[in-house]
Amino acid sequence: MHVGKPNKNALKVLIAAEYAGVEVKCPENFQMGVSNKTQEFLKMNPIGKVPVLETPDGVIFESNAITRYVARLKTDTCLFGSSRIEYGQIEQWIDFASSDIDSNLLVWLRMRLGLDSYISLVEETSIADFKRALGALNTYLAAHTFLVGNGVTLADIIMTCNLYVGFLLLMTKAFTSEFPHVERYFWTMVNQPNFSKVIGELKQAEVVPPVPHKTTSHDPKPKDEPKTVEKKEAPLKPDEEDVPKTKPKNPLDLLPPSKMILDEWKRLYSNTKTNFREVAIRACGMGAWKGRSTPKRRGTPPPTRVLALRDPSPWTSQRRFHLFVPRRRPLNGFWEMFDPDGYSLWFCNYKYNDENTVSFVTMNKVGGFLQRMDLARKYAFGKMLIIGNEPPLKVKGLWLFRGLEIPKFVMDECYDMELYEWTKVDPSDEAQKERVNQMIEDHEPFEGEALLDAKCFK
Ligand SMILES: N[C@@H](CCC(=O)N[C@@H](CS)C(=O)NCC(=O)O)C(=O)O
Repeated sequence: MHVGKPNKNALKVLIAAEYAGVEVKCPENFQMGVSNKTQEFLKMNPIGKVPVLETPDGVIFESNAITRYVARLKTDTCLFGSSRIEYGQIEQWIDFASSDIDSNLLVWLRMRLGLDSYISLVEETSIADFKRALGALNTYLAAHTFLVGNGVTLADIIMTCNLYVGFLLLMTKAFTSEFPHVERYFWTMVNQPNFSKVIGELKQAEVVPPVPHKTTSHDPKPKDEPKTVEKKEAPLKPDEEDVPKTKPKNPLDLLPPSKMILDEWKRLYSNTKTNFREVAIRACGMGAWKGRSTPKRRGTPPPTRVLALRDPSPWTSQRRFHLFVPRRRPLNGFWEMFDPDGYSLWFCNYKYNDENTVSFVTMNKVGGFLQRMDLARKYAFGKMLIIGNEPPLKVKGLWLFRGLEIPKFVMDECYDMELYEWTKVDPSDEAQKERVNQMIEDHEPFEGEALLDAKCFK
């Protein structure tokens, strides 16, 4: 069998070979990425993937097909079941293991290993689909030891090998404990002598690999890069000349001027590292600076679990330590800057908090939302809090928008908006004002609960 380091696809074959009592030899000098790209290899499998089995009668690729072939080498095997319905059910579970378990798990894994670009929404969807499949499997296994009948079949070999990569690299105990019957099944299978001979000792993943850092193309241009020859523009055809070349103005740019300069507030927010409430929120004039000599950090130090899950996006957690650097004192704080005729403040509340069961997924979801709000950077400021110590986590936020309504283009173009309930803040209500203050300063506890993370859009 042509394969490099035995992966889960090769393990299936080797386990089936143990049950069939046949020996499968793997070349020692196989080099993934080299050996499978040679003309000789491509003649055996035109897509250049492993494993490929060479038999005295011909070649087979696709690991499930190879596993079936190897299992059939023993005539009196139970691996295929013992009745027509069992044959059918074994095929059913093999398909389920490929289409619902393996495919979702691989999307998640490949992104975490940096083999595919990391897209939080894709990850979320694959985890949700994977959990749906595990839930179904868990329900079935509550009343069954094996997938079909009373002993190991080909379905168990393929299902276990597909789960294997998840248990090894991604699925921590915290994740799998939601599916106790799958756990019991998996450990029962890998401890079967014919499995353990091939797999050896297995240790379950203790952490999910962190999101890989995005690769950026900051490479300097080669020095001897040929100069680009300036192309002469072809004269425009008359109808092209008629087309206006300036982008249509955003309707928010046509609003009457506001006394609030959004960038000034964003600068003040960014520059305020200490005494946040006194300086950025409430201060009015120089007097507000008097009487406090010990600088306080904004919010409380971040929980270590947040630091461990570093988010490479530009919307990195705001909850980090800052050095205290004395700065020029601002004349106004948020409420003095805020112009209720030119801007509106909104609370948002995630509608599906019961789905926020995995902290890093929740944080990525919020990070993705802020990324998608990029289109509103000129017109908005936002704070998003991820609240709670234990799942389900709550996601609540505060947004400042230009204009008295949430801008239409934001509602139309950022689909996250409809995942939240939006309530306009009444700035004449002291309780609501206090809530705004607490959200701006990452006040902890927030509404009686710890903050897992706070992200800012500015
Ligand atoms: N459906 C195939 C998948 C085979 C496959 O994706 N193999 C990977 C290694 S696990 C591979 O050879 N990748 C090399 C490539 O994509 O060029 C099977 O089950 O055999």
